[in-house]
This record gives sequence, structure tokens and C-alpha cells, in this order.
Amino acid sequence: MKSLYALMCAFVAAGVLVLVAPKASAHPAMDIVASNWKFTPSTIALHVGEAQQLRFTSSEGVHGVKSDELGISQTMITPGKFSTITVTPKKAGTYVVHCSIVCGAGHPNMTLTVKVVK
Ligand SMILES: [Cu+2]
Repeated sequence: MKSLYALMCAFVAAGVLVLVAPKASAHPAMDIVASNWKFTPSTIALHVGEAQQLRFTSSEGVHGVKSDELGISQTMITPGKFSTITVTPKKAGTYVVHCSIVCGAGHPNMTLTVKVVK
């Protein structure tokens, strides 16, 4: 069951990569590293209406991100790979994005804070 879920996540992540990869961003890509059990950096700032490419990778364990509010579909983050997504925030505010894949003891507290400013 667990491996089926991982496989589904892989397909979803691959689909996301194909869909967003060709889009250009006005800002340089931002690198975010997931590990057990945190995102580094743990807080990022984005601008309303401006596309930003986020490149996720993992230094330890399999993690994920997903945010309906920010338009981030389920994206798996695995060691040795980059998962690149483009986010264009619609509304200012502070969004707390939880790791979207159960990854162990620290999973419930594993968050990425996204501050969207005008
Ligand atoms: Cu997790």
C-alpha cells in the first residue's frame, strides 16, 4: 500500500515537472532542501502576482509539499533529485505549508513558511 502511494506520488510529481518546467520566472530559482524534519530555509518570501521557481531536493528522507492556497499540487521531494515547481501567489499573507508525505517522528512539525508580500 505504501509503495503504491509512493508510485502515485512519483507520477504526480513527474506530471508537475512536465507542466511547469517550460515556464520562465522573473526571479532566479530558489533552492529549498528538505531533511528529517525541516525545510532549509524554513521561511521564504514571495511576491503577489510574480512567478517564482522553487527547486526542492532532499538531503535525507522522502518528503513532500502541497498547498491548495498557493496552487502547489502534491510534489514529492526525494534525495538526489530536484523537483522544480513554479508558484505565482495570488494573495498576500503567511502560509504554513506542511510536509505532505508522512516521513517519520518529526513529520507533524515539518513546515515551510511562505510569506507572500505585495
Ligand atoms: Cu513529512
